[in-house]
Amino acid sequence: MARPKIALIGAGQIGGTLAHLAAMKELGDVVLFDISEGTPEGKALDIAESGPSEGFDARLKGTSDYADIAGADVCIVTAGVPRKPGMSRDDLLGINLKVMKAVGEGIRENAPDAFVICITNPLDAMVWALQKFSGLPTEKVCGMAGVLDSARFRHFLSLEFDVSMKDVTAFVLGGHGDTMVPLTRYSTVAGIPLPDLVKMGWTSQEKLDAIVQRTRDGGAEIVGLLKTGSAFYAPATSAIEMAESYLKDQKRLLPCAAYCDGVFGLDGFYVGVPTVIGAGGVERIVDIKLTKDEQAMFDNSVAAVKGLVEACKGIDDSLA
Ligand code: A3D
Repeated sequence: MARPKIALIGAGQIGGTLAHLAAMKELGDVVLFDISEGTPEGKALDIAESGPSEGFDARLKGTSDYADIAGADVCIVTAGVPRKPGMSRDDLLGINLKVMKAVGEGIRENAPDAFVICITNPLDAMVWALQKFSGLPTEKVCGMAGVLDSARFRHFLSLEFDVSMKDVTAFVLGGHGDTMVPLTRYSTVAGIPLPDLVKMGWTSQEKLDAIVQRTRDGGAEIVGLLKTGSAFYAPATSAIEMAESYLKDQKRLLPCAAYCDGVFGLDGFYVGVPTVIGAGGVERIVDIKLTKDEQAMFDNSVAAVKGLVEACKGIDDSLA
């Protein structure tokens, strides 16, 4: 059986890291696509040359020709521009929307059967536009954000409790932005919910609130430190987790930006929700019941996403 083909649209910081991870995990052969001359070819060759030491079997190719992504099983999209200090994700909307149009057309024409994972920001609006531009089925197009936001939350919680990150689970819903909704009652240490851990004296409510806020600001914290771009190691790892679940039909329950129509009270929007990812793409959305407070936070987050989608429609008539 031929190896799966993984197309990475955008060979920047995240794209290069994705290529390295995909090769090291032997998820398939990798095609790195970018419009920046020489970048995809250079990164593909550099990573391929790590193969003998690492001992992986994967072919890597760099290209600026969409024909080379033909027949891809998975496309991970990072094409566009990242944030600089002082910018919000929403400041990227106009420029990255144009990029999504070109990428959507490239995928539609060359890899219409792929499972597409969008990472480009502002995430929830860009994945919505990418699905429209590509015309692929909604269950085959999703966005990576929740896995990363949950991973950040889990990391901070493991530091607070001084326990292994492996035993901390976390649940983050809503749009990928300042309005994301970390759900503490569904976040646990080995099954013990965070509110119970507060009662047990493992932490205080104030400390937990501060961790929630640090999670919301997790992207900005890294932008502020790096100064020249945004996070890329953990975003790449998170998208690989989703791609692996699809390619191996693992049916992992992962939070991702999925098309919600008739779930969570939504009618045709992408927003971060718990999903099951398997060979069918986003196979299921877990439509949990929110408390009044959580629903208010979720509604606030959805309103922010809807505002960005409306802005996209204002910029590109074909989306209206
Ligand atoms: P960067 O290193 O700048 O890479 C982006 C690449 O896209 C560059 O190599 C560009 O040449 C390329 N590019 C630009 N236009 C096109 C085009 N039309 N076709 C193909 N390639 C093109 O950025 P990065 O890898 O650090 O980040 C990529 C995106 O991910 C940005 O929009 C970030 O904001 C976003 N991001 C999202 C998250 C989430 O959790 C959702 C986290 C971190 C970054």
